[in-house]
Amino acid sequence: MTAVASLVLTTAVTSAQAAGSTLQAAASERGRYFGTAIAGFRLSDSAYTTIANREFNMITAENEMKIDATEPNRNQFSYAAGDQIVNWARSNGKQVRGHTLAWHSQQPGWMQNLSGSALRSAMLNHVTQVATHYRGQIHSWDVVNEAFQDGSSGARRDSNLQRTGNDWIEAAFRAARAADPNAKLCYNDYNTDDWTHAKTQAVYNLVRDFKARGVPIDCVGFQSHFNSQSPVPSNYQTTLSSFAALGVDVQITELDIEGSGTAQADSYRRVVQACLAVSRCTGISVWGVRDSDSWRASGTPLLFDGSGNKKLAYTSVLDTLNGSSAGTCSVTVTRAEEWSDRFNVTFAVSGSNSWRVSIGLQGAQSLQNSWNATISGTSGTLTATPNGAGNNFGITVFKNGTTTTPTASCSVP
Ligand code: 9MR
Repeated sequence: MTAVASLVLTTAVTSAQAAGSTLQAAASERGRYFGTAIAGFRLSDSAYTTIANREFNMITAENEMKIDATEPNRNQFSYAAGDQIVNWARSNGKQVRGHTLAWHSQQPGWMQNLSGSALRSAMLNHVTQVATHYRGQIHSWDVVNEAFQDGSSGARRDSNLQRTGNDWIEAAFRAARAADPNAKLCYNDYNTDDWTHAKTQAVYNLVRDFKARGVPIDCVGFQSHFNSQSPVPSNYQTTLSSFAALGVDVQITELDIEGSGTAQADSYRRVVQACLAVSRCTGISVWGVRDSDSWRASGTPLLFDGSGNKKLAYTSVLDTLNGSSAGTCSVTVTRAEEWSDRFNVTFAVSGSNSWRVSIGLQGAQSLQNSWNATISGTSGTLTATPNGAGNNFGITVFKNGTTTTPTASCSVP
């Protein structure tokens, strides 16, 4: 009897703890990390570091650990900028993805001018030196970045590194393993998300070959930069699971999705669902904190707006990580009556009569009033559930200085 009673208690406690209130907490509940790229020059912006510190537990240096940053002159290594980010991450209890040891792009001038065996040995020396410097501090290294062509050829990308011989990639991985045996070693690329694309298949064949021949590789990074020309493919989960079946971890390494509103939120939800459905998908990193921090700022591709408010995409990601059956209901948000100090928002739920709507109030906004739903919370994230009055409900929000419309996302509990 005692055993039964404590089992019930444990179950209740587990489910009460299951909902994480930040991306990192919610991802941790699912055995995964949630990361972001950090730009060193933004670390003096406290609005930026507050969000980054609260929401993310895996940090990638956006540019500071690239070849031009770490070896600006041949055999003169420069780690200050990379170290600043690693130190910020580790002093805040976060892990670090290393990005990147061998790449055709962002090479310093001296390397661009090398070729043949001189370049091969300079590349291997770079891999060895940088991986040794950061030894023991890196969760995963993007050892080689973007080594395949776009388009239908499935060929390697032509570059000075490629022209040193086809085995340059495996040579880089072997050097990285020797320098830091405990870091996971990843191949990282973009346009490898659609399982039917030649580039995806080419990377898959490389990884299969490496695993067959014992070349040290532990993970594949899918950058996953999406936009209207390159949307989240319908077979994205198939791509992740197919690579994982080769015996490597998969990570979503540079996620951003251009767009806004429910379409963007829906795309983010599908990416998170795909990762959650693949047990070896060990984490997701977005490529920046706020839209204004993005390399594609005009496409507003991230989870926070330029003022640091949580976007609908954020709520969608958080709810999906928290295991809500997102996708079986949806909610339309309409801004209604406006006064100087407050405004009304109405919500129309479709797809289910059993729903839970998470409402993200912005800034210091607070709840004044509500109708046709049960609302819990008065600021920050509110939760609305049916009260028998149907699927259309509303709230009145005190602005308290922020006029932005709250976000909302629907899930079926
Ligand atoms: O976000 C990075 C941007 O600040 C740099 O100017 C750019 C230069 O190549 O690199 C961006 O990051 C890239 C990443 O290192 C590799 N995948 C593509 C990213 C976006 O270009």
